[in-house]
Amino acid sequence: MKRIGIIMGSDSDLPIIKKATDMLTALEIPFEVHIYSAHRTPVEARDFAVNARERGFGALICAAGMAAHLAGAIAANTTLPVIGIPCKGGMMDGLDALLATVQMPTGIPVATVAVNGGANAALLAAQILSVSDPEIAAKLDAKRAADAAVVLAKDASVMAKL
Ligand code: RP5
Repeated sequence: MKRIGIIMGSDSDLPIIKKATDMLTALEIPFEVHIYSAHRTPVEARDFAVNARERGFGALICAAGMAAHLAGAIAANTTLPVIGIPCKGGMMDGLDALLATVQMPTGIPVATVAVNGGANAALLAAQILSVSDPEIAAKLDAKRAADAAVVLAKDASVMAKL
């Protein structure tokens, strides 16, 4: 099975990454986590991206806040799918990171999830792998059905109460 590569710009992004790793663990999808910064460790970040496909990764998740260039810098050095998670904080409380992550130039896409959207980043990465992995596709279908059942149980409960 392909692995998911996860990179955060700083250990202060760890709570957001935990949402992604929890989801991948629940789906039993292997992952590898690193702290590489587009600004503080540009050489290591680039090396990881350049070698990621050969090392067996199927998609990469990058979390960063403020001047959030990490996902774009990684995407510049690989043609693997790159998913960006803008992290809350900074002067604009995440809006700065959202725009820095999503507004990529033509030719270098980054699939950007919501601010602090760690769980959705993991699900999107899993959906990418599911294109060629029926086992992951079945797990995602089962999760969707379970999530819907939870909502419908709440629906029944709210109707009974009101
Ligand atoms: C970004 O700057 C990191 O991804 C983090 O979200 C933010 C602040 O980093 P620290 O100053 O907390 O290390 O590069």
